[in-house]
Amino acid sequence: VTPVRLGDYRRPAWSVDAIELDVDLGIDATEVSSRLVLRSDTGQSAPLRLNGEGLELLALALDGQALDAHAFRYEGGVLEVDGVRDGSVLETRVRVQPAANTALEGLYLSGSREHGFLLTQCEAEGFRRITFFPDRPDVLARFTVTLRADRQRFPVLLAGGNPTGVGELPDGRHWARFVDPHPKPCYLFALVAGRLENITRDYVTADGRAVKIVIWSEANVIDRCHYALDAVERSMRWDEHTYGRNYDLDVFHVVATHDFNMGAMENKGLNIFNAKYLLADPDSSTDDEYRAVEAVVAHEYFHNWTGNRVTCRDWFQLSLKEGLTVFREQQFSADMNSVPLKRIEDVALLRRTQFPEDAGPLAHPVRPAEYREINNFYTATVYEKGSELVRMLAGRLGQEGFRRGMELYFQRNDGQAATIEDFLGALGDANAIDLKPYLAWYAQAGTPRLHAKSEYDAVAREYTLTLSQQTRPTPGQPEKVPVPIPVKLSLFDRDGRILPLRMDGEEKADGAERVVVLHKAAQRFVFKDVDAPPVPSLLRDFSAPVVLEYDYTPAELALLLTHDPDGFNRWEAGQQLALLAFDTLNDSVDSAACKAWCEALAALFEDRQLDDALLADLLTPPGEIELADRQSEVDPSRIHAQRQVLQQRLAAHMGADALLARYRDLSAHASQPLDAASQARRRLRRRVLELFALLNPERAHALAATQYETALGMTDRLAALGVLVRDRAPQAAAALAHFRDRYADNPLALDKWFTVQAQVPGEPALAIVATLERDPAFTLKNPNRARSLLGAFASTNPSGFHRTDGAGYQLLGERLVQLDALNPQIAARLATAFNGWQRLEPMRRVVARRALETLVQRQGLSPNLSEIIGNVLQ
Ligand code: HT7
Ligand code: ZN
Repeated sequence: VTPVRLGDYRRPAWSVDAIELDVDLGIDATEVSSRLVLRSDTGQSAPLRLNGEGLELLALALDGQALDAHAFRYEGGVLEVDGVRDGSVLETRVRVQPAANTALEGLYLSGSREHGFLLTQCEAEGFRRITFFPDRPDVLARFTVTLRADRQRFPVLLAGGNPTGVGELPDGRHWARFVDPHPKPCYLFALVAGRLENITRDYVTADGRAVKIVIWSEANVIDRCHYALDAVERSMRWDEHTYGRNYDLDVFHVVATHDFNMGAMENKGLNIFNAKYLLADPDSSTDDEYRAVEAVVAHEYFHNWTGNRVTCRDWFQLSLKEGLTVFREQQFSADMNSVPLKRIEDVALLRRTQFPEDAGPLAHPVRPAEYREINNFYTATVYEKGSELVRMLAGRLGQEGFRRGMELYFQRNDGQAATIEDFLGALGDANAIDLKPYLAWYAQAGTPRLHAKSEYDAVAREYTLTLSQQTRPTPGQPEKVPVPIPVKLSLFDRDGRILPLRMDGEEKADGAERVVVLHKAAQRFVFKDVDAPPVPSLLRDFSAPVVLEYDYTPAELALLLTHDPDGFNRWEAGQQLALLAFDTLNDSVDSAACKAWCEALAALFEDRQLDDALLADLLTPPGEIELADRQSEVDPSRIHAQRQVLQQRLAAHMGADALLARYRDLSAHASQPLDAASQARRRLRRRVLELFALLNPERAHALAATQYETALGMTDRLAALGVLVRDRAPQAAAALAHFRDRYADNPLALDKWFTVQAQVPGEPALAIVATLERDPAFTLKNPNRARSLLGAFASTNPSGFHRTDGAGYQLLGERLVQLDALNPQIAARLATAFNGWQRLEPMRRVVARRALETLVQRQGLSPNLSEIIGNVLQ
């Protein structure tokens, strides 16, 4: 496959002013008629080239004349038509086969032939599987869509835009029409047809538009859509209030499906959701899942402006919409819940998913210079690192400045396909600041290492901080340039008091927190009036996506963990201290770092001043993936065992009695509601139970079994099940059998049953996974189910997957081949679990390479999977 290059971008020779689609729906065969009004953008008479993939061409006419065979060519996914002029009308009729579409891209069937419904997924290049069109995001057209179908089988007909009419047809059939007044690229087109129920809410926008919000799902789950409906309303209000953005159609439809490749899709006026991110009820959803539903609903809604009204010029600009929309969702979720907890969650996610990507063979810039398979480019780098880049820019401009910049961005680019330069240009121009230096962040892969060094001059009462940066080479980018790194910082005295800051050249102290920006390879920053060597708190709020290297002593980190007034920074100090403790763990005595970590946390645990949820996060050391990311010869079993020891030391310091007392206390207050305090108690209850289980497993398992039986909701139930299953407790089998039975008809809950077992650490995991594959409910055809078992095993259970005998790799390899034949996107995504194999210890490295080489030699793999395997092997 030849790569697409950013440098080769050319404006389209032809654009489409308007498209009229007429879709005659059937499960086995659907006929799509299209009428395109074409415009020549270059004025030259280049042949018209339209994308079309797997379409059975039934008819083709230009300006009312049927075309004969020598006036067009359809090969290699392109329809080339001669004789097209500015203003020409091209009519096509094609047939597609929804039920045979297992890739879930284009038009496909969700659920069974008898009861399922039809829907579309077009991003990134699925529209070409529905009809012929210039399938690129910089071709924006006005869409008029008419759907026709049998009324019994497809009573509900939906497409994006405003509904303009419905009617009857002969033979029990009916039609519905939708007109979208906003020109859009074809990746935002969607339709849905089938038997669906709905719940609705009337909403009036800040600028006075009456909007009907409608959530659609299959009848048996419609009761679980209310939380999402509330979340839509909250998202609409928030975007009006925070960015002055109003919704712009008369209806906003949202549809749930169990068959979806990703989380959700922001199709204009017709968002489509993986049910996992739309349905929520206390009996089957955890608190984390409720928050995920709120976050994804908001994310898709926010795309209406960042992605839809202002779209991307080409797919290289993907982070323009995704990074920015993730950032907006993060702001929203922080406002709706808790600022520090949200930041902790997001930074932990970045370190778990994006840092390993940036450190291995799959590393790529937020805006790469080339790509082969676009679907492989929806990565943690584009989304999560992209969001961190927007956060840096927002921090640089301040709240008011960023809002001003966003307003200019919308004003300049509304209705257009924009670039990252347009974004930085608008933010910069609105604030008279040149933000071009930040473009280097978009072009350069790899996580910069930020090195910091302290010097103190007692005579001059001066503290000097020297910052330097270095980014390691990544594939195809041996040389790196310095990037601007904003470092938010404070200084603390040795009693834990935060100090006022006066920098060199300033007359007087101004506040206790500053952002200094490292522009060059190295720079010095001088602080005046400092009476004694301070403890610097660096990179506060994680002000840049870098790895900080500073030689903290354990006592300094313990001081920050204890005294920093900001919850996130406190957590961060605790994480750094836990890493020191992990690195110095030994069999006999506690190292100074381990002691400092345990003592500081034990004191905070006793203190009872902290929010329960923050305390739970403080009591959680970095995960196994993060720990592995810092090592050059990774032994996942050893990392798992050592992390267990570390947690055991912590639990021992806190004391079994104190843990048990707190567990009892939290259990006595066990409650169901979703308010922050109840959620926080559940979070801490789970962590306390997990720690207690490291000291007194028998007792903890008895408590867990009771918690499982008496749980009022899924959060407590799954927490208890997790402890029993991961510890392979005697009570686990009964609880698992009960869960399997109770949730037999609830696929999302059943996914959790698969996942919790796939996460059993170490040796037993493989056999468990192999057994679960034979469960009648397991299927590779459903992405959520495949991910719940194979994804959980390969990507979230390092000590189970990375076996010295290579059996984990072999199993995944075999399943990838099977999955690839059904759904290449999902196969490619699961294959990224092999990332990082080069840094495994030698024995595992040999068997991992063997598994990958076997895979790469397989004939007939999809371009998606081949690209990932090929890149990972490099
Ligand atoms: N913008 C959406 C991306 C998406 C997608 C991409 C490729 C294949 C299938 C897909 N489904 C959704 C999701 C989002 O970021 O909002
Ligand atoms: Zn998105």
